[in-house]
Amino acid sequence: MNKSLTKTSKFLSLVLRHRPEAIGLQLDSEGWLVIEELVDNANSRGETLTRQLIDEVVATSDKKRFAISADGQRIRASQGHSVAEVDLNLEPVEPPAILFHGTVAKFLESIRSQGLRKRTRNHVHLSPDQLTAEKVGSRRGRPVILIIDAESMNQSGIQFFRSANGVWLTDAVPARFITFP
Ligand code: HQG
Repeated sequence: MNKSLTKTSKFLSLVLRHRPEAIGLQLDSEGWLVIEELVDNANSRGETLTRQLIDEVVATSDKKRFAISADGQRIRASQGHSVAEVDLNLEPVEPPAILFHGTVAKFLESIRSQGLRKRTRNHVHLSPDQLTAEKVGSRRGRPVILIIDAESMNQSGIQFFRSANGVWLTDAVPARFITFP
């Protein structure tokens, strides 16, 4: 992805996950914005944004962060929100036996005592494989990989969801389901 697309992707993450009010908009209850309104409001605030740029970002995003509605009129982030009112309306699904979480050493003591918490986001994010978890952890430093006993969690009644781009989401991971390195 070239520089201007990366910049657009970051701007879309900001608006569609965290601060739609930055351009005077509100996400609907499932996290969608009308693309035309998004473009107009962004432009009126000095941001360079076009429908074409949006389509390019959606098509080339390595992680498929954004999804366009079937009618082509609306866009939303597939996961990662901190806007509290957004309900992605995902169906609970049975997780694989094991999932992974990439983090860094400085959080371990707290995770050992509290388990994984969603903090500012609406879910705890878990990865389907170790390599993905390593990439997530690397955003903050040397990655530390936690192994999550998703099967036992699910058997104990904790629900899992899978975002459109393959990220596993849950409300919290109690420490007893975590294997630390
Ligand atoms: C840590 C990116 C202390 C947790 C990625 C993480 C992902 C705790 C940080 C997505 C804790 C939260 C999400 C506890 C959790 N005590 N620290 N009890 N519980 N933590 O960014 O999972 O590129 O909200 O380990 O690829 O890092 O944006 O979550 O380090 O899919 O599309 O608190 O963001 O996707 O950080 O990343 P985050 P995350 P995008």
